[in-house]
Amino acid sequence: MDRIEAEKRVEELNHLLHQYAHAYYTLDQPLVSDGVYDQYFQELLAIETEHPDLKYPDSPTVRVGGEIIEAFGKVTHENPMLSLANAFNEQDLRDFDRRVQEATHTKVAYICELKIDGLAISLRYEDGRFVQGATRGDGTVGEDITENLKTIRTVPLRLQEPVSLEVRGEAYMPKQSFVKLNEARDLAGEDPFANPRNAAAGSLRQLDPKIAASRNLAIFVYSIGGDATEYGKDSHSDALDYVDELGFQTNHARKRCTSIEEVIAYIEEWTEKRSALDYEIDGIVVKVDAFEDQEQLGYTARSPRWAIAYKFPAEEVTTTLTDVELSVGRTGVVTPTAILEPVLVDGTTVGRASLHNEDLIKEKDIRIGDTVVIRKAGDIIPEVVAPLIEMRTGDEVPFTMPENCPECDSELIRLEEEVALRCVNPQCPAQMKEAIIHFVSRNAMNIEGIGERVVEQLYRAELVHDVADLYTLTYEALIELERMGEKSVSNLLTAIEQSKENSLEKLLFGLGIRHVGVKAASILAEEFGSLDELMKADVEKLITIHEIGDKVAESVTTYFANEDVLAVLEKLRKAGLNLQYKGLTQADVPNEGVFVGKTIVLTGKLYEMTRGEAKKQIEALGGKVTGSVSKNTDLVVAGEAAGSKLTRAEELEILVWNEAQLIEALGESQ
Ligand code: 1X8
Repeated sequence: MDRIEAEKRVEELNHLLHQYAHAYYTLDQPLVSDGVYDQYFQELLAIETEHPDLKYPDSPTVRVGGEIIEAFGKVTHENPMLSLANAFNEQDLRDFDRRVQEATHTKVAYICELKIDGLAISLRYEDGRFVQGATRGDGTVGEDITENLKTIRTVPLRLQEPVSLEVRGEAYMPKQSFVKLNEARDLAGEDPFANPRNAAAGSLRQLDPKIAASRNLAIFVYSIGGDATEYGKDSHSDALDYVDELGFQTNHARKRCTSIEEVIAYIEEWTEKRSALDYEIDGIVVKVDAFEDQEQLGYTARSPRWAIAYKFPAEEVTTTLTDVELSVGRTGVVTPTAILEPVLVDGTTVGRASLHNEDLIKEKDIRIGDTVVIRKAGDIIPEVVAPLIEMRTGDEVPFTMPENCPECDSELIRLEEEVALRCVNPQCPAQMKEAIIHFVSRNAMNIEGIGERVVEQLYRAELVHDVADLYTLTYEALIELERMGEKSVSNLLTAIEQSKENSLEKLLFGLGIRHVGVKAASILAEEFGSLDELMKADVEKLITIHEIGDKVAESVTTYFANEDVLAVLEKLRKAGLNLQYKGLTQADVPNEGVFVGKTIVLTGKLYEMTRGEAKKQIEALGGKVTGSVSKNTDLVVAGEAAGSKLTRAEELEILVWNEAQLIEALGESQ
């Protein structure tokens, strides 16, 4: 085939394959058989191989995934990708309706849509061709994942009209694909994804587009980015019909409702039907339909006033409790965990659930073999709600706590006024391992590269018995461990070395002294300035310190009176650890700077810096960073996926910034 013929044929094949793919994937109405499609596809691939310059960036062959990229670029959204205010019950919806009616003075129509539990995505087209796709990121700046998005069949590479526009939608993984993917990962010895949303996010974050291509992702488009009236549309429903016509997949379960009663009925209908869908939804989005009404309502700093997201309550499901496992924590507390027949709860596969303590098991009469109701508490950790007594066969076995430690066999003690059983053997291996895991954790010594698995290996190889032994590890010893390569060993040794320079409060917290959390550790470090000074302090001295009570004071003095503790501290000192407080003392706090006298709460995920770094910078500018939102809070900085703290801030009408605003303020003050 000569060059001219090839060009013409490539043009034809591109056109045909785009039409066939749209008909097949988006309209679900195939125009030709799979065989014919595949034949044309192979023909196009062959010509593109022979004439690489004829491979269009939007060729249907890009669906198989292009070259591996080095890193994702940043994309600044032309219009910020906002989040939605939440409604959790009928009253919240009625309040929303009242606000809408008051602002518009009309009886508005709403569009109700399913809230897809995936990843918010922006897709940009120029003259009908897909040019760029990005994640939401913090709403202002996202990541350029164009090459991965091209592999999603329901992302059209060419539109039915040569328009330039941006659309927004939700990328997701169908439940069936999620189950299959996890089965395959299990066979390959890889960790399963916890839920379809994580699987979709993980797939789109791959630098190799071939991986994304293999993951069977899909997308529902739910709006035009920017001003949709530019396309001659005057309502959200018209805009959705238009993006449908252009070739995008929209979700057709949407419904126009002319009263809040109708909205509530729609929500009830989908609360019932949602488990039958092939994708996860976590709520219902309610939007004012007419753009004119939307404009009247406007926006808050974070979200449109013309829309609200109703969130489904935590799902409860039943499964079988097959066993109770006991684990020994850092402080020796023995905690029972229910082992379950794995089930999907709120989109996450759950195989274990907390039973809290023995009293609770007795109170609820939970037995091994029971059919139990489980749900996610606070939407994260699953818990057993109750057994279904009527499902009992008589073969269920009541559970009793052992009298001895499941790890070291020493006798368990029930301390006065405590429900927990404790192993008080200081040599108990479980406690030692947990103590090391705590010591290296982020808020403590922050040594990256040591997790549960590595600690287990180090312990088995008898390389560590206490936290000080971490500083005696050598390259030669570590390289012998399974799954430890040269690179990970050298990274680990560097991380250990660097941790020696940490300021005292990190060490104090890391030692795991009872009742000494991050906050108490900071106060003590700042007050005494060095470990030696702190060790000299008695209870009387300690309780004079603001915010240090009897419990902490007792615990600290008891801790430093222990011979074994002193031996470990001596080892740490010999290893060359810094034992001084390096942070700002009150005298060092500048009295100039934007944050002087302000109380600030950081929540959600930040992209440009860690929360720890943000805290340091804010403190350097005179601000105080606290952990919980109250009426004394001046400012909340909300990163991505900010949760209850943000909701609380909104309730209390506290100023909320996004990460970009924080960075700007930090930058201006330097
Ligand atoms: C997020 C979502 C929206 C819709 C569906 N699923 C979502 N996850 C929808 O509008 N149908 S809108 C939205 C947002 O604006 N943050």
